[in-house]
Amino acid sequence: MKKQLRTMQDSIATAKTLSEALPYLQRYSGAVVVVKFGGNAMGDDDAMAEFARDIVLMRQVGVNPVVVHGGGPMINDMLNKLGIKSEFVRGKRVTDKATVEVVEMILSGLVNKRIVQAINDQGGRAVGISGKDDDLMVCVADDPELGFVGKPVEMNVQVLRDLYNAGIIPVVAPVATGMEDNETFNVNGDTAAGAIAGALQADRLLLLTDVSGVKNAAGEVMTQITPEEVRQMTADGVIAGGMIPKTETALLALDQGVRAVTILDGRLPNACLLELFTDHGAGSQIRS
Ligand code: X2W
Repeated sequence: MKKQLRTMQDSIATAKTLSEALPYLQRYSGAVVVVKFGGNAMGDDDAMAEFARDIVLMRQVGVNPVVVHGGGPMINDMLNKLGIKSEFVRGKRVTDKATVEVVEMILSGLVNKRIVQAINDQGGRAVGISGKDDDLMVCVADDPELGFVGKPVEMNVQVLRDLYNAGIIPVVAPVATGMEDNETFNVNGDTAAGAIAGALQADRLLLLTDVSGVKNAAGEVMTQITPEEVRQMTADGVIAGGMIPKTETALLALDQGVRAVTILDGRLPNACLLELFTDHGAGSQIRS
């Protein structure tokens, strides 16, 4: 009897949650949401399955999710196994010819297909591509010091629209073509996600990482921040280190017409749903 009562109460809570989500479901119906899934947010198979479930649910309720992933820790593992040394300058991996081959192998092969498989296992229809497919993202060298690290200069996002208009969830590896024949560039995952969100004029860009958001000088996570505040906090050194590429990406994406960017902890259960479909939201939202 007790068990039955609890089950009933659980069901009532579930129904209430769904009912409360209605205004959000209506608001995001037809919206384009670019989700950057960072390597640090990926975790084990269960966490991957949960992420995939959120993405499939978004698609089911009429959102057009576009997943752009990272995979830095997985690249590190393979470089270590192969005895190739790797270093980061200003948050980006110095990438020589041997390294870029490993980057493409791991991102376009291992990580991309793992995410595609996880989404398909949840009943979605995911197709994995990289920035090379249909010349989605064409790059030039970001900085001579970094080698084959790409800065996107030309975006051809029609392939993404074609995929989501056909009910497919695109999953994009941040590897790109150059302007010269046979060039391959390693693109920072946040940079790629921002460029894609900007070119799509996405409604939302969610940057899933392993920190809870942007912190103020007192160390508290700020739930809402304006671009002006981000600039000031960066000048004051409050925003520093690995957060800089994320906030820079956010400002660039907003400039290009993305409505809002959220930096959040992808390891939180149902992080994407929490942000999009509840009053509470998650992480730090940057918008004008
Ligand atoms: C990144 C690409 C992967 C990435 C790298 O080589 O690690 C550059 O740094 P996370 O998991 O999002 O950090 N590229 C140029 O961005 O992965």
